[in-house]
Amino acid sequence: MEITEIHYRMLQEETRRLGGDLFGVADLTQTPIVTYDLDEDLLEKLPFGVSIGVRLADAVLEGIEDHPTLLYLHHYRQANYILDRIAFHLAALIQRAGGNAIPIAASQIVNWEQQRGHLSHKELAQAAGLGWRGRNNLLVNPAYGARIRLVSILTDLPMQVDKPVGNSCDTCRRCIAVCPAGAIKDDVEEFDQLGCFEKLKEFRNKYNVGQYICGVCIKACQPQGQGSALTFNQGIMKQPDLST
Ligand code: B12
Ligand code: SF4
Ligand code: SF4
Repeated sequence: MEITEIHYRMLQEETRRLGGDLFGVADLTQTPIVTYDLDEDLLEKLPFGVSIGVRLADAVLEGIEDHPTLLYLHHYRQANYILDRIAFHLAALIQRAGGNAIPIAASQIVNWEQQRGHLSHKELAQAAGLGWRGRNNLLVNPAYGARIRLVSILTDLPMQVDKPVGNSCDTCRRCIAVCPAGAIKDDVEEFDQLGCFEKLKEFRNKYNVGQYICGVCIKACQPQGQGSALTFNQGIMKQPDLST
């Protein structure tokens, strides 16, 4: 087995052990991503992007009608906590294997005015083959829809890489009708970011959640009805064989 495959499997296995559901690696020299407030040459030094996803609990999302719930608030926080923990451990593992790694926080904002993180986990996840850009402007995975949260690690540890794949929402439009801000359009390029943000500001105070969260377009986006998309296996880790 090549060393690049050994590294890939080592990190994938650790992700599974720590509670991750999705794993993929992007070659950022082939699919460059935009960064913010990081060294300009960072991606040259750390050209591999590891993308990890955790699946949200369907039963928690089912409780959301047209606004965020306190159950969802707690669940969202725990998902961020688990993701940051996985990213921290993987960075340590990479360092022990002789590489360098920077875990990028699941939900840290580095510019509040522009509402920006250091990089877009969605963009990196797409480059790492975890899914496609949905009409809801979220990363949509063929097995779990948008009912996932993401984290990223930048590293120089040589690794086998995954390829971005071109699935699409096809004829599905479930999220358009339910968005309380009317922000989701047929064409994702017309997604109304500001309209969404204004609605989340309203929710933050009105429902005592203290965070810019919503959950409505996540709930709407599950794989049923996406037909053949389910036959793909993007980023989804096989369950361990417990039969022996
Ligand atoms: C700030 C922020 C917000 C702001 C938005 C500000 C903004 N301009 O993006 C607000 C508060 C409005 C917000 C709302 C929500 N957010 Co938010 N948010 C973030 C955060 C912390 C930073 C985003 C950022 O830096 N944006 C800057 C711009 C440049 O990047 P971008 O919007 O991600 O993507 C742009 C480009 O990258 C480009 N693009 C290029 N390639 C690709 C590929 C894909 C797949 C996509 C989707 C886009 C894309 O298109 C985009 C528009 O220009 C990220 C975490 C992170 N670091 O990624 C979470 C994150 C994007 N949020 C997330 C979620 C789930 C939500 C909400 C559903 C709220 C909730 N939790 O209930 C809504 C969804 C709104 C929607 N439908 O898009 C998840 C998305 C998971 C997923 N399945 O995709 C993230 C990744 C957090 C996480 N750790 O999982 N969010
Ligand atoms: S987070 Fe809420 S307001 Fe924003 S696009 Fe999704 S459903 Fe609409
Ligand atoms: S709910 Fe349907 S249309 Fe909306 S993002 Fe998900 S798959 Fe695409």
